[in-house]
Amino acid sequence: MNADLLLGDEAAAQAALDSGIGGAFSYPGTPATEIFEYIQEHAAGGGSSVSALWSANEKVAYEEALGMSYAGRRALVSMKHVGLNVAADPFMSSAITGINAGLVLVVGDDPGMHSSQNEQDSRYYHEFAHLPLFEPSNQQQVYDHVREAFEYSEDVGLPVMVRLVTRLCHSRSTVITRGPAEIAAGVPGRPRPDPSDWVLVPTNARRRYRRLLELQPRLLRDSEESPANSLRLAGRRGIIAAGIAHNYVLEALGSRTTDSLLHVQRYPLPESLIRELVNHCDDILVAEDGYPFIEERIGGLLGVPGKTIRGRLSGDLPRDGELTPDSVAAALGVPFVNSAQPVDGLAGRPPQLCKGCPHSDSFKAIVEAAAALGNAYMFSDIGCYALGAMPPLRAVHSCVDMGASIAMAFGAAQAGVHPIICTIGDSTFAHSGMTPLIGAARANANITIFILDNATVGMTGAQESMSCGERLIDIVRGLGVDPDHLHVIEPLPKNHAANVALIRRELEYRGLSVIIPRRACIHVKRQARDRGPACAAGCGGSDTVPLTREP
Ligand SMILES: Cc1ncc(C[n+]2csc(CCOP(=O)(O)OP(=O)(O)O)c2C)c(N)n1
Ligand code: SF4
Repeated sequence: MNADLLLGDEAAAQAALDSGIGGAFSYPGTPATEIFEYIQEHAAGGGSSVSALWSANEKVAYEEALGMSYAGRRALVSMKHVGLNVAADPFMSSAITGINAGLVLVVGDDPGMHSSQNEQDSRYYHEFAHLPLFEPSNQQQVYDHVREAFEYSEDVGLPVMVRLVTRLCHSRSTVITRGPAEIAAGVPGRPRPDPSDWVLVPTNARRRYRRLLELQPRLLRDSEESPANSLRLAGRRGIIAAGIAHNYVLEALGSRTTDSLLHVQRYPLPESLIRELVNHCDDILVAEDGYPFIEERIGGLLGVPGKTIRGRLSGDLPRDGELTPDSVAAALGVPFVNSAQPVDGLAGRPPQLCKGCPHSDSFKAIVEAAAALGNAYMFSDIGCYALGAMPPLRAVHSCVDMGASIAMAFGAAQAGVHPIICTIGDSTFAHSGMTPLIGAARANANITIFILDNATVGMTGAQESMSCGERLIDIVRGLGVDPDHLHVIEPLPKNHAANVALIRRELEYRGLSVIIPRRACIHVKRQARDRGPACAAGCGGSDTVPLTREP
């Protein structure tokens, strides 16, 4: 046993390593990025048999992990919450095929949208897919639950989800680790089960879906009997606390044990424990970070007669954003002074591209070239370049989801407007920009696409990019783009006039052009020197543009 000071993300990663995984799979995304990075760092060298290669996107990561599980080795797949939207297709079907060796999915939710485009709650996915879910409250539980999740995954033959939130992912605490599981000592893969289980043609799929439904009472019983879901019956006021909100409740109550308390760390929701608490109490507060998932399930449409259910739906806790120790204490009627108040007198600092960022020079040339052609439609995407939305550039008119820019631009082209400009980063292009480009190139859509090749995934901390340099040109050509309208430019002030002239020519062309402004992010070289933060100003370490200043 060792005691280590670990981030929540690192505790998940260490638990996966100690569980004997054969591989980790991921695409970067805050707050989950560090899970994979820790595994990459700790699995490197020393004859390690743990594979850790970034994937092109979350769907690919999930499928790679599923393939490893089918092949008999344990696999960890991690991603941010919106990544699970991208991976939803294999995720949902893997609940029906089941797994061979343990498959654990760790999802980092981002209530409060510190670095995300929305604050969706991944617990709905567990229910949607009928899969078990663990929701730890602290770093030690992250470690313990991920260890248990691998065992349980093999026990029930299903993928198991672990839900974290930003505060847990990115805060440190002492974690007692238990050393490697026996499986880690080079045990060969598990034997192959009947492969027809994995062939989801209707006859097999119906059979496997019925099996998944038949497993549900067992999953519920395991959840209800698990020590992770614990109930203390005391006074007539009850609290249901899930995940990190349990810490806030404990902090607010201090040594007081007069309230009844149900701590939920494992799903399906432990119905009988909830019923016991609700029967015993008159007034129940549900403290959960994210959506009012538990509160909705208890109150339903009509509420519980004679009982008061309070939480995010009732307005006792804020409906959106993160819970805080203060908001939970207030809902419990306990005075509480949060020590982490913003420091008075600090000026707000609007987010901006780093000084010397290649995207600045690209946007300056694009804006100048487009000015002569009237009101251009400027579709963009998610990455550092989304900061091109800020004044004085104002060259980004949309930023919706990874890879959306090209498809949206093609849709707009079909509405007949002109000119249409599309900006997308090299990593976002590999993630989900390639597929829409196939259709747009085939139709020779009237759009001008800029693939901003800065040789890295800048926004999430400068991870390696899959499609940059010469490889990117080969890919674009291979997708059917006319080589006469495919150009590489170097976005530097000294090339500004020439770049503007070329861009203007392509904007005037009524067909599809791809221009690749190619210049490395200023942090790529620095990072190679000393793994420091990718971005000193504006967007460093975050992963979508913080349009408002975070406290
Ligand atoms: C589905 C999804 N996965 C991951 C992310 C996190 N994320 C935001 S932008 C980005 C990639 C940015 O890289 P790139 O497109 O090369 O642009 P750069 O930041 O380097 O300018 C990632 C991984 C996300 N927002 N959504
Ligand atoms: S991290 Fe790199 S790409 Fe992002 S704003 Fe800074 S210089 Fe530009």
